[in-house]
Amino acid sequence: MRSSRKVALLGALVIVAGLLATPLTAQAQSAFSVRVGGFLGNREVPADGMRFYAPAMRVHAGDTITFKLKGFHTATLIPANSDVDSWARDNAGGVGKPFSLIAPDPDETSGDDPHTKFNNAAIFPSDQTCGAADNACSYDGTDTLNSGAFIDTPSFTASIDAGVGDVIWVVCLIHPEMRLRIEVVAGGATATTQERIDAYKDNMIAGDRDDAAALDHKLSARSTKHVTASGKVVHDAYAGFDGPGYSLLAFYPQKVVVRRGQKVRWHFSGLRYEDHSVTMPFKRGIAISRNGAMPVCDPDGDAGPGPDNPPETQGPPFCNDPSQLEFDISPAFLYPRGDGAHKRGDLDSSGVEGGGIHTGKSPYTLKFTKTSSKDGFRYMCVIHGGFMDGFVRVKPR
Ligand SMILES: [Cu+2]
Repeated sequence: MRSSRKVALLGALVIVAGLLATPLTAQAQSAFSVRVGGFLGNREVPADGMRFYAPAMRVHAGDTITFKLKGFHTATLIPANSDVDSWARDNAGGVGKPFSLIAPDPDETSGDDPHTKFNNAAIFPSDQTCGAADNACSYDGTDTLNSGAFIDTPSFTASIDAGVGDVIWVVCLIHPEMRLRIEVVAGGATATTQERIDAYKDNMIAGDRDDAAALDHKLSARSTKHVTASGKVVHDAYAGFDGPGYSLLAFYPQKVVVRRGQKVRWHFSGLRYEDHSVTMPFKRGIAISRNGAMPVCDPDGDAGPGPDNPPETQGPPFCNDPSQLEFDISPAFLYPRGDGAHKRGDLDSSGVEGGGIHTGKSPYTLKFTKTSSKDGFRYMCVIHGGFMDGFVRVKPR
């Protein structure tokens, strides 16, 4: 008797609990994890991944997505139902748009080049109080939600609280061609599974690796020269090269061999994500690279008089009032230097060109009027530091 009453009571409780729970949560909320970028290569093929490693996603309202940022990327959720091409064109890339990586700095005026700084709206999270796995930032579709790139843990969690039917694009502000589509589907509709995301990731990485190795070998295997419209012979070189979903971080060919008086032309036309420079000599390039972005404190904003103040603390937060922090970019980092003819010790730099930051892709040509050592003149990319170098050997005529 007692035991059958217990069973009946339990049954009633289960039914009541079921009635309460069913309409509220038709299915459990999912927590997804999506890898963003990451090195794909090895010592031989220096390929960097340029994808959100997930297929176009279908999620339920209230699901969370943790973006694992591997490398210098952002996961930036743009307002729901925006046209992603127009949004990216109007807001990201280049200099001075609302979410460009680089903003003008009216406080600094020395020299001939316009001064710039990192855009705080791009590099810092749009909300500092959330984003951890156990404290997701709520995204309701009205505003842009940005992970930022300068974050302590390279991981950013957003709760997708937009409406059913909303389409959300996630864009990397540093490489605006990196994108992910998310659609919010009705409670009963099938959503993406983590298994499917993981399978997609493994498949894309394997395919991109293979593709990158083939392109790397093709570009490494030969050197070309061509005659320009004005009848001059130039030797061709490439400052990095991107394929769909990856960037090759190398100069091709690794060593260009020319005769004294000839020219080398570096092409940036193969870049859709990355930016690079051609900067020589190597050691001066390293110094420019190290001092590329310097923390300063700006007490009065862009409208107030400059220049900015030196940092107030040696390490982070750099400024006693963190809202004053900005990172000024050295003009020698961003803009061309030199006279177009390279001699030993001359500083010559193309400035930054490519798919994201400067959105310039014009080639850079240098004439070599002096012979080099057997090793050649060593050069580098100020963005990728000593990791990315190349040589030009100049033989006697
Ligand atoms: Cu990126």
